[in-house]
This record gives sequence, C-alpha cells and structure tokens, in this order.
Amino acid sequence: LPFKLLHCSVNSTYGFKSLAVVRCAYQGQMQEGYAKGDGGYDAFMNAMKDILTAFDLPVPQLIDYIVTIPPGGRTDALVQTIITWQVQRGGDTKMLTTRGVDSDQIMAAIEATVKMVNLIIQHYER
Ligand code: ILE
Repeated sequence: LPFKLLHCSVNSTYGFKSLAVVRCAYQGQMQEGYAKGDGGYDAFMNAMKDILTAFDLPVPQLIDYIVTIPPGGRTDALVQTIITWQVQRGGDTKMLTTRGVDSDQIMAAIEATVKMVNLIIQHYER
C-alpha cells in the first residue's frame, strides 16, 4: 500500500486533552503530525489532517463510526471499527467505508483510517 503509518502514539489522560504523535510515509517522503483532541481518535485525526495536507491529499470528513466486539465479549476481545467517510476532490464527492480489527480499540480505528487514505489515493491519484 502506498500510504504507510510508521509510528503512532496516542495518549489519553484523565483531566487533560488527549495527545497524538503520528509519523507517515508516502512517495518516499516522511511527515509527522502532533496534535491534541477531544478524545484519542480526535487527537489522532487532528495529527493526520496536518500530515494529509502536507502530502496534498484530501482530508475526509467522518460521517459514521461504529465500534463492536463479539457477543459475550471479554476485555481482551478483538474490536471491529467501521468508519464511513465523505471525501471531496475537485467537485467530486464520494462516500467510503473502511474497517479495522485489533484488540486495541484505538488501533482498530487507526487501521480503518490508514485503509481509507489508501482508498482515496487509489481513487484520486494516478
Ligand atoms: N471523540 C471520540 C474520540 O476521539 C470519538 C471519535 C467520538 C470518533 O475518541
């Protein structure tokens, strides 16, 4: 896949805003984002916005975000996150849905997000 997540740290603390540090690679270049947010995923997406903008890639809008675990779940259960995005590029609007699965709920969402960026590249870039 052309767009890669190299490193990501999301920090949630009680009483402070969440913080995210993200490093991504695309077309032989590296970009880093550092942002706070209202929740870990918001912090991650704020960092991603800077990275996507630096790479001149469209920043999608989140439409829906669904988190599920298997019935009779345990705290070590796998988490599935399904995210729906709206992407605008040159007058064209698209809806995309991606899915991530990981035992860590924030990483499941991050996996879905990286898939979304690669789908956007597939649709809009050469
Ligand atoms: N604000 C939350 C978070 O950052 C959710 C994001 C609502 C989809 O984790």
